[in-house]
Amino acid sequence: MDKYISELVTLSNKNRRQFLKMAGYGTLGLLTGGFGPLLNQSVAKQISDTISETEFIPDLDISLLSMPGEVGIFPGEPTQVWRYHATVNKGDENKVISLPESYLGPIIKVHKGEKIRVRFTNSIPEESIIHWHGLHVPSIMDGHPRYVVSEGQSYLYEFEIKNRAGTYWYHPHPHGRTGPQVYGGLAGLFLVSDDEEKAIGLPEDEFDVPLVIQDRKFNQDNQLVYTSGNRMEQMTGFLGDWIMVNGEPDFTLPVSTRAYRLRLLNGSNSRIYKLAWKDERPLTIIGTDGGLLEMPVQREYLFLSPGERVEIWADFSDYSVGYETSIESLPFEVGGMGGGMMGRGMMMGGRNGQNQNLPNGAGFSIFKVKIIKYEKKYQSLPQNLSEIRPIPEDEAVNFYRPKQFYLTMRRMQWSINGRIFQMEEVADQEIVQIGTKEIWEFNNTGGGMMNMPHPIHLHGQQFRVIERSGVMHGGYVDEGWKDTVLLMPGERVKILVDFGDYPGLFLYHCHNLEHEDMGMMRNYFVTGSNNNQLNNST
Ligand SMILES: [Cu+2]
Repeated sequence: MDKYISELVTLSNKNRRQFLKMAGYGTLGLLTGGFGPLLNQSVAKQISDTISETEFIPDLDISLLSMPGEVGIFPGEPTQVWRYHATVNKGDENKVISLPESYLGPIIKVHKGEKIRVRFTNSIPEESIIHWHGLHVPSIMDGHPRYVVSEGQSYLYEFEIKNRAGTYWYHPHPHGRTGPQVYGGLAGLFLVSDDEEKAIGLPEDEFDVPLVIQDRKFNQDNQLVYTSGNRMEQMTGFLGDWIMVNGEPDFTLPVSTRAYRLRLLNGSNSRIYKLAWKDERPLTIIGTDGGLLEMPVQREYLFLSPGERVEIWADFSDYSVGYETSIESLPFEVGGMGGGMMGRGMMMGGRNGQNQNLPNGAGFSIFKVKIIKYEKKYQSLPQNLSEIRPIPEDEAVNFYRPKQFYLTMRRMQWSINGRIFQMEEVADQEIVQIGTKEIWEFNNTGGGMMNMPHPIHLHGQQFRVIERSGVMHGGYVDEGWKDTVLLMPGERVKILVDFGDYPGLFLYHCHNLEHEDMGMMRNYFVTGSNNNQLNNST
């Protein structure tokens, strides 16, 4: 532990320099009186002129603001939201796609190997920081909650894209407030391409469709309602009764008779979807959290838990114009008080009616797909999608003794091994030697009087799921590289992680955002140094 403390101090000093570098920048933000929706290029230019240049030469340099705004979701009153707004300071403007009709943040598109600078300015009236979900970045760039900046202040991100092509995303990560901030609208996609992906020729442009699935609850004035007031509601997590796709209710995807690449992100706070086609054809899955699989796999249905992504090959070439189908969420059991009625309508926190209409595990349609146009183009599904580097399990330093992480509840508090989040606390078991591989086993078998699913997310690293045991619900896509893995009650999952390079403090936590906010989150610390990688971030 002593070694951990001294290394953390060293890293903190390094991070203080990061903070100092940002201080002038933040002050400018305050001088301009905070940024409204009218932030324009000239203000962005002033900001960029104020930042002392470093040797980091970005391919893409953007200013990203979190700020209050409003969008028209339903007829009548616009809905007050929080949203990300981007301006491109340098680089290809087509790489940042704003979605003016949606509360979702701009889609940021980058290619592997590119260097990215993001000048984040927080203009919502509480502390925030951005986490790049799924990206392999240095500790200081990962959006740890100890780096939160208050309203009017800024944080500078500079990193190189090391990830494989895939569907990643970004969202706030302040401790205790991630749930409400994501719910308010702060989330966006971060799509990485690479040469390997380009070479296989998947559907592109309008045939490559990102679909962010979220649930929301609105009052009669079209305003978002976020209730997680009492402990019981927090224990369950927030559940809305409107299913939104890309920020729209009742979403319909118009398509032609051809193949599509559908990239699905579950951006919900706590809702799990059991995805299936309404017309009962199997789902053809080509990618998961960390990009393309080696080859396509098929499932009758699949679970997509908060934070997870899945990419689907959808070929409509056999269908006729006018045909309509949909992606459904099938009903399922999620556990609950005494082990298991929630999916059938007995729910937690029912007194205030929060989950009354649509409990986790209820069945409903997520979005419709309507064939509106005939097109002759036939594109066949590539059978070799990508190469996935094998990691022999016996290379793990703890191959014979996987680290055990129990997902537990005590006194109305979700925890991991009985511990809850402390800003810089690391237990002995949470220290990892840089350059090693480890097996971690998560165990969701001991909930006691309350059982719930927990999607476990690891920051900093993509991992492999090497074993799943217990109840075996089916419908998992454990193939490929993952950063979030769902454990239903009664299940155990072993993951293999390569802590190859970046040292420092990273998080692992439940991605049920209400669980995360109540402290079902812990640090792990990668000890040792790797000079190459350290230099990368400065
Ligand atoms: Cu959880």
